[in-house]
Amino acid sequence: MPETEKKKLFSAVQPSGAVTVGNYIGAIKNFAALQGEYDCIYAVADLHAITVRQEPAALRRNTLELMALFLACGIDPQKCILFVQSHVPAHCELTWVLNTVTYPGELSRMTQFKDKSAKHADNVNMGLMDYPVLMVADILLYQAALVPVGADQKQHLELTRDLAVRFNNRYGETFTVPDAYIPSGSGAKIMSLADPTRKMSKSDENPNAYITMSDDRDTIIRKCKRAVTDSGSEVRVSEEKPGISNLIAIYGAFTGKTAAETEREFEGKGYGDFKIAVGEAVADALAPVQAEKARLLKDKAYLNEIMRQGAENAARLARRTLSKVYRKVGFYRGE
Ligand code: AQP
Repeated sequence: MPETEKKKLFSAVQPSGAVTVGNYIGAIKNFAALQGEYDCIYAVADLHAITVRQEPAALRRNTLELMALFLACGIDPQKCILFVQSHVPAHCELTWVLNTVTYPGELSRMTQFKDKSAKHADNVNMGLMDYPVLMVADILLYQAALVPVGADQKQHLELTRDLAVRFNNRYGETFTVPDAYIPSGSGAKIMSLADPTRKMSKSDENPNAYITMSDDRDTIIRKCKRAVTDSGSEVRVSEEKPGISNLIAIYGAFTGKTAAETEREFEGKGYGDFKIAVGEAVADALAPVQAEKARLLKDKAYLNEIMRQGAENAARLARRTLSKVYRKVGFYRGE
């Protein structure tokens, strides 16, 4: 991929399960849209995924599936760098250096660390705590100016900025200080269909809590019909209606309709009609993505080649930043 003068953008998704429409709306949907404006670097974050116990065969399969999904969602490997995180060792190398400018208190107070520690109480490992520093390394390695993520990652982005500034102050100008690119409004945080006060997560133990990008039409419609909503009947965005508000956000993300347009469309109609309409809209929008992903998964050689090229291009950029970091911190380089 030729290098240009455009600003760099980095984002990644973990192959920690079947990708949900939450991941899609909050992050992946923007990936293809941004590839003309920025030099985009996208990764399958397998190093992050193992901070929670993964079944090795499933992790391998999810990695390939996520690669195919990225491509099916319009990420063009001729325009972007698309790679698997563990194929570029510089991510771990920079994490180590950044660990030395990070304080344990900064990591132990991270919401995601607290949530995941509670959820995986039998496996609160150092990787889970250090997860945000690896994420900081991912972003700073590529000198990214922009990071498209869902609202749940805002805190990690703030840490990224803090560490970039701290390192720059201590060792001299080294890193670009990035900005988060978070979708405006409710799309930034899609909630669980089973409990609309909690984030939709691919690792939720209840499969009815999320819609995956590979769920079939009947499953999608059934999950929407079963979505937890309040006892009222009016389709309207409101704090008292977190379930319906969440469905309005999902409907809007797949149809392009604003909340006001949706409210007008379903005026006088009940929740039942609306839930079916949401399910149909999601299923219609996902059908071509699913077909393209299935086609790509049949061509493993092609996917492997995209990964290989992506890792080569990513490693070249990453190496440049890492060399600079090693020089700044005083590692003897034989010069
Ligand atoms: N519910 C969500 N709404 C909007 N955006 C979301 N994202 C995740 N959940 C939502 C965004 O998706 C991107 C990729 O997320 P990730 O796989 O790196 O990790 P995550 O945020 O921990 O996502 P999950 O689905 O909750 O995964 P598990 O269950 O494995 O922890 C990120 O940009 C994220 O903001």
